[in-house]
Amino acid sequence: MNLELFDHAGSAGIAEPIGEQAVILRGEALPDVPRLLDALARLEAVAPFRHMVTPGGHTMSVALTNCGTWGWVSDRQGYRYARHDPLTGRPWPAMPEAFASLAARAAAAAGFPDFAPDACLVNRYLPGSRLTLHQDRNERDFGAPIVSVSLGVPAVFLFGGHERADRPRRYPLFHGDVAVWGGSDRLRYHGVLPLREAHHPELGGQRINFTLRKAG
Ligand code: MD3
Ligand code: FE
Repeated sequence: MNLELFDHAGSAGIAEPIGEQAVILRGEALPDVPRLLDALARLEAVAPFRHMVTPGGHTMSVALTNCGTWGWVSDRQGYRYARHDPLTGRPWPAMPEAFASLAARAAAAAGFPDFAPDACLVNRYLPGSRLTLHQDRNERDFGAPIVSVSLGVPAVFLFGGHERADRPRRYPLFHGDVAVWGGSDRLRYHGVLPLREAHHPELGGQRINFTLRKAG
């Protein structure tokens, strides 16, 4: 047992600053979990999780789906936001109220009032799934913050600098944690270490991450 990844009991309610304008709100989403999981079940029935291909031709280890006006997609052509699900040709499902209200509440708590996301990327990690260091630069307006919600098996988040070569710091992200990034921290390199095999009582062996953005 890796005790470090499971010693989060009691941290709920703590705001942990990790940058000038970045904070982890420990346990912020815990009261919302039933609504979030209910909305996720409806979402994935219409827009299932799938593994996208990167411009370089690699299949991502993380599976993803989207909701809201804009969905993040990747293929041999590149990364971009699209109004339609390439799998079905249909518009992405509407943003559930439970997602939008949690995102607005968390952003306000972090000092970004009136956050109205129009894109929610949902990432699903299974054991071994990872996200290599990258910047999020497909959004139109870097002035809006990004809100991310972690559910299920804990993961190690890598938070780097403005250059790919800057050594990242490591932060565990637990079930119910919400992180908010804005301003000067918005374009920092970040990633997620390969997920460890573990069991979460509500989500089993997986980790789900919602990333809410103003993309359009
Ligand atoms: C820090 N997802 O989908 S969310 C992504 O846990 C992504 O699935 C990770 O990175 C995940 O692009 C991390 C947190 C996140 C999102 C955007 C950021 C952290 C960020 C933008 C700037 C700095
Ligand atoms: Fe990212």
